[in-house]
Amino acid sequence: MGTAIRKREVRGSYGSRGAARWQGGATGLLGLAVCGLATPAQAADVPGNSSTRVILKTGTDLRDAVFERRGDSDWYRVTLKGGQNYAFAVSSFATDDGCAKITLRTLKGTAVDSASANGGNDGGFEFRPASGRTYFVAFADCVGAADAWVDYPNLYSGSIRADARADTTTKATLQVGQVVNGINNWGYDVDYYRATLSSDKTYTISFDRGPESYLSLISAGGRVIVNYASGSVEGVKVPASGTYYVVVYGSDDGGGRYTLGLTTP
Ligand SMILES: [Ca+2]
Ligand SMILES: [Ca+2]
Repeated sequence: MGTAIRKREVRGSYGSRGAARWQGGATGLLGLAVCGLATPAQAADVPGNSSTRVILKTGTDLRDAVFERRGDSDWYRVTLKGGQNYAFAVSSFATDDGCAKITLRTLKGTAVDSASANGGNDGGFEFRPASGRTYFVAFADCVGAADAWVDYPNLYSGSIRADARADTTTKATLQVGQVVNGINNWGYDVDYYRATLSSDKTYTISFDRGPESYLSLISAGGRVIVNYASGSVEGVKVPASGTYYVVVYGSDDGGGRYTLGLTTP
């Protein structure tokens, strides 16, 4: 059961169930605790509209929250910082038959972006607000009407975290001697790190990765220096001194946390 809907979604999807990827750091209930809610069952009390006062803090994981019924939705308020890129991730890792959709909305209700995740998969998107303000983040059950076998309550997870942007406008940097802890926030999240490299030096890019993360080094002009490496790369030389991008790609079956470092050599 459930295989018919798995992987139908257009945005990122893991091929495997990976609740472990949501581990680490604070529990998913910190945001709820702010409003006095303390147990997962009570997540059902989150309103499905703009009347919500429930806060979801950035940097925390909302784990195993509950869709009480078909078509249920939970709206949270989230305050974002201006100029900071964020990853908005949703997963249905906990269930074979579920489907969860995350939508970011302005306080006027206008949708900014959205992503969905069928059972066993995840999805997400990035957003970088120009100025700091509060938004709604809505998680909605998106099981299709044809999938009548799906039982409720059903579970979903999600997170909103500061994230390295997936293009050359990134503000994330990697400097010689620095070690960066990053996350492929959902299966296909991409993180760019700007690095200033010299043609008269030889570099080592250390990369301790999740099961399906890959690393490239690209020049500001788009020239690929390191192509999709699955681990650390030694002996890296660049053709000209200047700006380069170390890029970490999530892929279909994984992602998760990674550690990046840059040294000479
Ligand atoms: Ca990321
Ligand atoms: Ca990213």
